[in-house]
Amino acid sequence: MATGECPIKKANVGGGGTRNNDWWPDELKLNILRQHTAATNPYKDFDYAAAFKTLDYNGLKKDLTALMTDSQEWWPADFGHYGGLFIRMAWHSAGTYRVNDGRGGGGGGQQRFAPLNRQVNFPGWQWLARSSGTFSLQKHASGIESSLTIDIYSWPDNVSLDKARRLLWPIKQKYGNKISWADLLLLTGNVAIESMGLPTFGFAGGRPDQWEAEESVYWGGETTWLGNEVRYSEGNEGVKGSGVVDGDQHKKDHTDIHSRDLEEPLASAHMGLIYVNPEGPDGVPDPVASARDIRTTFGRMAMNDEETVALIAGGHSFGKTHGAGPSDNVGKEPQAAGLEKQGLGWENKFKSGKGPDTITSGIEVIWTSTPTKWSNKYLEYLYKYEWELTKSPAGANQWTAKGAEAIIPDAFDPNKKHLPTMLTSDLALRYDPAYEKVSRNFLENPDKLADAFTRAWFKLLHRDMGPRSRWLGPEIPSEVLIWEDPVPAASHPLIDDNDIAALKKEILATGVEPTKFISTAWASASTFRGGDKRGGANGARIRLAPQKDWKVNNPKQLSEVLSALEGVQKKFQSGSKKVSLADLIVLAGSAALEKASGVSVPFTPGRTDATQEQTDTESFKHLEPYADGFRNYGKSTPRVRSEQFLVDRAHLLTLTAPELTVLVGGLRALNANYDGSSNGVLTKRPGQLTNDFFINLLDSNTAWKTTDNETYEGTDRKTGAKKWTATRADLVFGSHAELRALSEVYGSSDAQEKFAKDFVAAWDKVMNLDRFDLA
Ligand code: HEB
Repeated sequence: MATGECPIKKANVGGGGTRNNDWWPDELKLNILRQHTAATNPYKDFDYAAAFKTLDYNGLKKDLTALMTDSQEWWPADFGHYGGLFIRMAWHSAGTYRVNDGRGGGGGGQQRFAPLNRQVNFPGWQWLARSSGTFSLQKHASGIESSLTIDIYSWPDNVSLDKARRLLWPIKQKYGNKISWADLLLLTGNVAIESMGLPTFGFAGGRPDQWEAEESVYWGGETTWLGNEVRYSEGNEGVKGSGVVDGDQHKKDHTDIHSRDLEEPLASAHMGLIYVNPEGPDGVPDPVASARDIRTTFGRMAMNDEETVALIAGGHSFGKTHGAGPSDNVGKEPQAAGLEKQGLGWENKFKSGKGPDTITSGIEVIWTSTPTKWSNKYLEYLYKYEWELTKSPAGANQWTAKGAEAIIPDAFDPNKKHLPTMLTSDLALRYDPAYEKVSRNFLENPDKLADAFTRAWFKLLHRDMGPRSRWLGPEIPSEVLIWEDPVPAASHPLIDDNDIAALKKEILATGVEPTKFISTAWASASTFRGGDKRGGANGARIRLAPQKDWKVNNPKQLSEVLSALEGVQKKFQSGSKKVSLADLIVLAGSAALEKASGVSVPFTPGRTDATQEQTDTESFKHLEPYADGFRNYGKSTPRVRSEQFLVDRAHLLTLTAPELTVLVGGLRALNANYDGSSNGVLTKRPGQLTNDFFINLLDSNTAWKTTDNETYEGTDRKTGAKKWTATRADLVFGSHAELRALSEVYGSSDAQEKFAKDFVAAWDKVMNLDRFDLA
């Protein structure tokens, strides 16, 4: 194949050819709603938790420990120990997590599919190597050919981790489906730390593998590796934030490394990196500016200053960086490498291409004199020496200790010694005043570093696992941590069917308009996000700060509903029985829905109520929706249309496109808009569960008009009489071809029964998304 030809578009079989996505790149994409289905998964009806319980966990750990020092000819271990490499592998697996949307993280073993390895498909641009400390982009005159040279200069963060995973294969092979890749990548990092002398805080398994690259994660709008021209020009407010219409007002010069704002939901400073540029922002070796980027990116990973310093100082107590020679020796990433490479990439032409000649980041740093043993030496050296800017053999910026002796061992040659070295991002821990406070404290109190590092490491690996009921294995720590969003265990017998029937009656007798119960149940349950499994109805956190004050929850209406339900709760508990408000909120939704539909709605009790102390208000702020099309809340931003927010939310709720469709249609008929508006309530009998939304939406006698591309007016084609109003989140179901096809299903004359059944099933799914305790 000649270079420069895009093989996918050329092929006339196998899904080749120019696709809808090429013709209409801006079309609303539903593909993220049909990922990780049975069609991708080789295990049918596989219960990973059950398989994990039969795992010889200690045997596995023993094998992993032995692997650490079992250096292989094809990829020799530095210092005879793979520990550093495996820690970096685990850290990069977990470190893609970001708080804003709960996506990323190590929960699905996505590193196998390397989302950050996607092929660059933007011809005509060439990534030019670092010149004078800054990155530069240049349009390449020869057009398409240059796109294939990009990978030569690319510096995607996962270089060499393909080797780490391949080293693990014999062990994965041995234990088969009893240990997922997702769990194994992280556990291996844990075992690496333990094998180098630091007991960890614990480990929990329970992450079933995914089998295809996750498409839902926004990694940035740049089309070149290491670019960052979009993420900083859009700033915090570009995507979510306040949703201001004037995007330009927020344009910031991304080269202003001291004040730039990273757009949400991103947590990395460059396309293709997991965190920040180790050489400093945009390659500029400025430790204080580096601290600024680190604070932003680690903050987006849910880490505060103390956790951040502990993670970096702890992590870089181990291992080394790799930049034996110029980076242009490094070949294509796995995604672009030839079949004969068998999924390995970044082949290195420099000398032996491995061991002492390895090129990964292009930086050549070894932090401590004992890189395979836990110690406090990273911080000792950081403060003991003054640092001088030098270049790696590959020409990257790094720092060398002034006037130091050569006390650092070589990774392969016992007769060679090196000077202590650091990354610009390491110096940030000393030269940023806030980081300095923390790191000096750790310097003087090695025990505190060990404690803070092992805790932060545990959080890093488990942040996206959701409630404890998902955690598996013999090493689960007993201490409950605030970031788990804990809910109390149920301390009372569950309500039975008789209680449920009686409570439903009580609820409907409160005089509160039933639709409000439906809105509140939705508001409570729909905070769930599939990525990190936070949110949901359990805990009844909707009655606590910050959720009770969210605009989308209509605080006035919410407090009316909650106080009515508290009344029901009190009355019920005057007997010997107990019911949680969390259960009552969902039950009230069911009761109202039954009344509106005539169909019976399932209910599973067992939720409990969390306290405000068990609720990290800061971290719960990230769950507030900027827009929620299910409730017709929020609107487009200059970059994101309302319907894209709607699909994004459907994805967070792990809904399929048919579930999305039936829920929106049903919620509109039920009159459940957040503010009671009639947008999209395309029915003459609001409050009843009918398929009227679809019937009226598909009625060709209505003509729709808009003045602002956000709200629309529907008039009778013949008489001109005003019939309806609607939003983008309504009309997309008639406009988008696939959503229209689904709307036609529910708008057909034979569909009322199917519609009600499907709505109730989807509703029940949302109500129970966080009930991992039921499995
Ligand atoms: Fe790190 C390595 C950067 C954080 C752990 N690091 C590394 C390197 C670099 C870096 C560049 C090299 C690579 C090669 O091989 O070449 N980091 C960095 C940055 C940051 C970090 C920039 C932020 C600031 N780390 C981190 C953390 C951790 C770590 C957090 C954990 C915890 N690393 C690490 C390790 C290593 C590294 C262990 C080693 C590896 C080996 O040895 O191989």
